[in-house]
Amino acid sequence: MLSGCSGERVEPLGYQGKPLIILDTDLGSSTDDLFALQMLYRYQDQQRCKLLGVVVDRMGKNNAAIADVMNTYYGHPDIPIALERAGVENPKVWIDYSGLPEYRNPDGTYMFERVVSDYSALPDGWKLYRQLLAAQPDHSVSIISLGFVTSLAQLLKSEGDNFSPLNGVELVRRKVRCVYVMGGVFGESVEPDYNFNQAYTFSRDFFRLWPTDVDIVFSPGEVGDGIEYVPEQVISDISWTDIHPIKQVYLRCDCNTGQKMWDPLAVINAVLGNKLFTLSERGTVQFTADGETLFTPKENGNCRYQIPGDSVWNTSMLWRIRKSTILQ
Ligand SMILES: [Ca+2]
Repeated sequence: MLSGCSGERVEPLGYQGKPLIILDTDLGSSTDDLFALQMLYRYQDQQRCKLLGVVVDRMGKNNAAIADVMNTYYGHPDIPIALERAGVENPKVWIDYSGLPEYRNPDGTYMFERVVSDYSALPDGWKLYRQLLAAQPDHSVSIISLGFVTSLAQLLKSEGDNFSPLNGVELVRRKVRCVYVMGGVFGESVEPDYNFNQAYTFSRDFFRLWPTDVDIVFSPGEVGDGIEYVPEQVISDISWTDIHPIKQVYLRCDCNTGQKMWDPLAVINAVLGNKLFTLSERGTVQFTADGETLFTPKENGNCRYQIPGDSVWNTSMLWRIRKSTILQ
């Protein structure tokens, strides 16, 4: 790990000052993943990051097709997509928008274009990770994990292949600068985290194998709990069109489920940096047998977590999310 003259770790920023991002998302259940993805396209259009690929970690071709709809709608049809074939069986669904790729216009035609002709030919998530990571400069890639760590666990357990002779752990150690993870429970709260516990055995592997010299920044649920983008506001913010994937989800599904804007906080942190956040001190995190995330302070530990903000901070974060929605 690089060190600055102050002894503080220096965080190399991707390539040519731009974060290189791989998004790992459980599209198809909660709508905050859609907003997170939308923000990444906007940030890429603003030259603030480069989205290398989208790993859909919720199994099912329909969920990969949602990524295809999003890529195509936002003008980035060439961003590679991977799907999960050995992940969590039948995870809980909060808002079922898996039908999004099949939404139709009144005349019966498909509302949203897609470019992938054969979803069964898409790579497994862990394989796309290997392909993308192998091709990047050392210590340059930021991973954003917004769903289950199933593909990440499989990546860590992978052996050398035609993309790289390095095994998964060494490939991560060589290429990744940080993983931003929506998940974990810290502070006063004791209820186990949803994302990690739905994928319990994978989470156990992830925490066991992730290299201790590659940073993890957690965005625990309590940080996003105060950021609510109510459905009426979402629909109003997209008053400029009806042909919009997020608006259509909000028009066709009941999104009044307690949905908060958890996932975008990991995206904002990964792209815009730590300055907008209050982070914990450094430490290590142990994933307990009960599925809890146990933080232990340690001077050179690789783990930090976001600390909830006040109402002013919550409003400023919501506005960042809304801006990406209002933008035509
Ligand atoms: Ca998610």
